[in-house]
Formats: sequence, C-alpha cells, structure tokens
Amino acid sequence: MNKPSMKSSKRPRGATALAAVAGVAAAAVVLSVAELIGAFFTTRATPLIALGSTFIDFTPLWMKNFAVETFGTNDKAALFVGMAVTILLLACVLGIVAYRKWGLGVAGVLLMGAVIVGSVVTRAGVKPVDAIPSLIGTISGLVVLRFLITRLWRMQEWPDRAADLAAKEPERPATTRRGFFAAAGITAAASAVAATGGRMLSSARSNVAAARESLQLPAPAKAAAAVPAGVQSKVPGVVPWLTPNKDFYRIDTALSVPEINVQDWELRIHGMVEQEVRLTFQDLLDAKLIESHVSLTCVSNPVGGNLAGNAKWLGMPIRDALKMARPKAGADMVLSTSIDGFSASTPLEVLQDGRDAMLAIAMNGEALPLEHGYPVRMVVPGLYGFVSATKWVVDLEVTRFADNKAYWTQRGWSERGPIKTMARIDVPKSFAKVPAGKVAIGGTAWAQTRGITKVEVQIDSGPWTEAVLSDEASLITWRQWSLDWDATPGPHYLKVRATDGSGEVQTDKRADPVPDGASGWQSVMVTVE
Ligand SMILES: Nc1nc2c(c(=O)[nH]1)N[C@H]1C(S)=C(S)[C@@H](COP(=O)(O)O)O[C@H]1N2
Ligand SMILES: [Mo]
Repeated sequence: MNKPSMKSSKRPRGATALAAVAGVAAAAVVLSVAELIGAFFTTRATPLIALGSTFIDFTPLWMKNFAVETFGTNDKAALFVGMAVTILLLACVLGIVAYRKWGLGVAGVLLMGAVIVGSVVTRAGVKPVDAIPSLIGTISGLVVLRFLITRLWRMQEWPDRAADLAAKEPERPATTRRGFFAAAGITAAASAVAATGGRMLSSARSNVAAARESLQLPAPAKAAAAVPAGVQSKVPGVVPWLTPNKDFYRIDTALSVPEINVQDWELRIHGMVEQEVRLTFQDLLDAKLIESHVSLTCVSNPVGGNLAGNAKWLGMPIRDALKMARPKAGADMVLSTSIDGFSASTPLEVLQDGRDAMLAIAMNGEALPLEHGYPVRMVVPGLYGFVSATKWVVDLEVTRFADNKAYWTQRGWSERGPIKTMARIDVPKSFAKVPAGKVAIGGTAWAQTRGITKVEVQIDSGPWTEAVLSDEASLITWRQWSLDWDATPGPHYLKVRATDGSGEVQTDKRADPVPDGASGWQSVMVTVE
C-alpha cells in the first residue's frame, strides 16, 4: 500500500523543482571540477572553451550571421549566454529525470560527459590526455547528483517514499528540505570557487603577456613610407586614420585567446614545395623586415559597418619565406592555419607579387596584441581577413584551391575574397538631429590595392556631389573624405559612393556579407532642425 510510486499522482509537491535544483548543482560540479583540473592541461582544451567552440561549429550559418549582425563584436558574450541557458535547461531536465528514474539520469550525465569530452578532444592541437579533466568532472557530477537525489528520496516531508526507504535502511536518517538546500548551496558555492580558481590558475600558468611586453622589436630593413600630413579628415567624429590597437576591430573564432611562447612558436612551410621550411621566431627577427601601413577589412562588415581598421605593421615578406621553400609548378594557393585550427586560403600569386604581404610581428610599433595574433599573424593587402589575415599562424601549406578548403569556405563562404570598394559615412550618424545651416559630412573609403580616386555624396535625390578627399597614403590604406552641406530643415537622406583607382564606381547592387562581402551604397537618415 505504502510503496513509493513514480507515478506523477503520488509525486510529492515541489519535488520536481528540487530535483531540477539538484541537476543544476550537479552540472555546476561537472563543469567547475573539469575547469579547475583543466587548468593543468592545454588552455584551449578546458571544457567551457571547447564546448563553446563546438557550439559555434554546430551553429547554423544563418544563426551565426544573425549573431554577428545583432551582437557585433559582443557575439562571444551572446554565445556564452546562449550556452549557459542551454546548459541550465538541460541540467534541470537531468535532475528531474534522475529523481524519477535514476538509471536514466546516469545515462544523461554520462551523455553530457561524452559531449564535453568529445568537444575537448576534437579541438585542433589537443592531446587525448586533455580529456582527463572532463572525465573527472563528469564522475564528480554523478557523485553529487546521487548525493542530492538521495536526499530528496529520503525527504521526511514526503513521508510515503521516505518511510519506505527508511524501512529498507533504518540506520540512515531522513532528510529535510533545509538540509537539501544547504547541501545544494554548498555544492554551488564550491563550484563557483573551483571554476574561478581554475580560470585564475590557467592565466597564471602562462606568462605570455609579460613576455610580449618585454619583446624587443628589430628595426625594419625597409621603413614605412612617410604618411602625408593631410590623411585625416577635418570633420570631427571621423575615425582616426591610424586605428589605435585598443580600438582595432577584432574578429576570430577563438574563445580564449591563444597564448604562445615565442620559444615554442614555429612556422612550418610545406606541401607543394621543393624544400620544407621551418621558421623560428628568431628567424623572423633576423630576417629583412618591412614596415607598411595596411588597412584590414572583415568580409562580415555590413555596408556602413566598422569592421575595418588601419595600422602600421612590421613583418617578414611572405614571398621571402616562400622563396626559401620554392613552391612547385601547379600550386595556386597557400592554406595558412592558426594554432587553434582556423585556416585561410590565399592565392599563391597574391603572396608572391610585389604587395606588402607579410608575416607580421608588430602592430603600430608594439608586438602584436595577443588578441591580434601574437606572436605572428599574416597581413595581406587587398584581401578580406577570412582569406588572408590568419592570426597565431603556425602552418603554411602550399597547395591548390582544387585540393583544399579553408575554414569559412567549408561553411558556405567564398574561397577567395578580394576587398570590395566601399565608402562609409562616419558623420553625421544615422538618425542624428543636426541644426540647419552648414553641416560637415565626413567618413572613410577603401579599395585596398586599387586606391580611392573619388567619393561622391547625394542628398535625397539631388545630384552626386564630389567630396573633398584627404591625402592618400597609399593604395592599400583607406582614404578619408569630407563635404560641407547647406542643410535645410526636414528629414534628409545622405548617400555615399566611391570610385576606385581602376575607374570603377562602387556598385549600388545590394549584397549580403555572405559569401564574399557586402556591397551597395550606405544611406544615412538625418533630421535637420
Ligand atoms: N586564427 C584566426 N585568425 C583569423 C581569424 C580567426 O577566426 N582565427 N579571423 C580572420 C578574420 S575573419 C578577420 S576579418 C581578421 C581580423 O583580424 P583582427 O581581429 O586583428 O582585426 O582576422 C582573420 N584571422
Ligand atoms: Mo573577417
């Protein structure tokens, strides 16, 4: 009569919610224990980072684009929030399942463990031993789940089940709701401490940031061409012509910035070459370095967007490195790969022509910031970053487009990515309210390797008016512009378009960033008062 029943009619009130709490506490233990022990293993392989990367890999393309468009460079924060919510929900379900059917709960936790282990060991450059933290985490989580769920089973407020269990094991006392919450609370607090400790340990273990600070940069064999005095638009609010490192846009798939010791860094050049080459960081320091201002642009940049920047780079010409390896006839592509598995396909020809394509070691006079590719990244004028600007680069494979596909190409983006001519209005901002009279319009424009020869602005449906171009530093840097406008009260639309050095007027044909870059004219609505 008094048998405990799993039927919902007999289930004590509130049990489901408490079981969910037990599930969340157990999941916290799985992740935090794994994170803490993971601090002693490969940093990129800690479970949270690996899970996040796997999450990204399985995110459909449309959702990824939506995330980048909606959250911009906060897309990683958005990812972690999304992941946290997913894990929280799964943990609740696991707790409830374990309470009702322990065996199923165990299976669920093991499955969760398997997913974590799977995402850890499939990361690039990760060894099988890196699975150990996740395994220990999973087992700890199971132990805690068993402990908490048993407390629920023995809850004295729910006499049916508790009495039955007490009859079986009379020496074990019944538990109380308060006791349960105390246990769950202690578990959660311990998890938080373990996770924080793990994160702190991970960063303390690497002193790459300090090594970067003290790196002595060599002088270039060929210094950057002098920058003309008038490169900056006179209009206040137009972005600085030279983007400070701290303001430089950042786009990459790395959830934790790779931390590479220069002593460990090596670049392998192989594939369709006469001679496989390995370059150390010292080899780069000893090479004939060039210095050059180059504007980078992201293919994901929407029309009018700010995923573009301009910096002074110092590095070894990639053609010099390729010369050592001597590419074989028939090769037409270099697949560059970063330490964390990102890859880019760059036409071999582009890396061998005269442009300042380089293995860069410095940005605006200091060693590359960690998040911009320390210690070595590629910079290739004229190509979007996804097919050229590999950060934390460790491998160059000389190959053919027909034989190899890069990271984003495998995900629906183009295999090649020459930068499209683009003009941008920085001032006034979209939806700005400006006083009637003289209004300064200004912005920047780019068409790396072709240069900008004209920028025109159209007010409403009026004629296209030529803007004043700021000085041109080179064909591979962006060029600023300004225009004075006699603004009359009312709403107005400002449009902008550029003409590049080949004589081509920027197309008004709207294209999404996927697969090879956005196009169209930016239009800004302003209200003149
Ligand atoms: N290792 C690595 N390098 C990478 C990427 C990446 O995801 N991983 N993204 C590329 C893309 S899409 C762009 S636009 C540039 C951005 O460089 P930045 O972050 O220094 O501005 O880096 C490129 N290099
Ligand atoms: Mo990009």
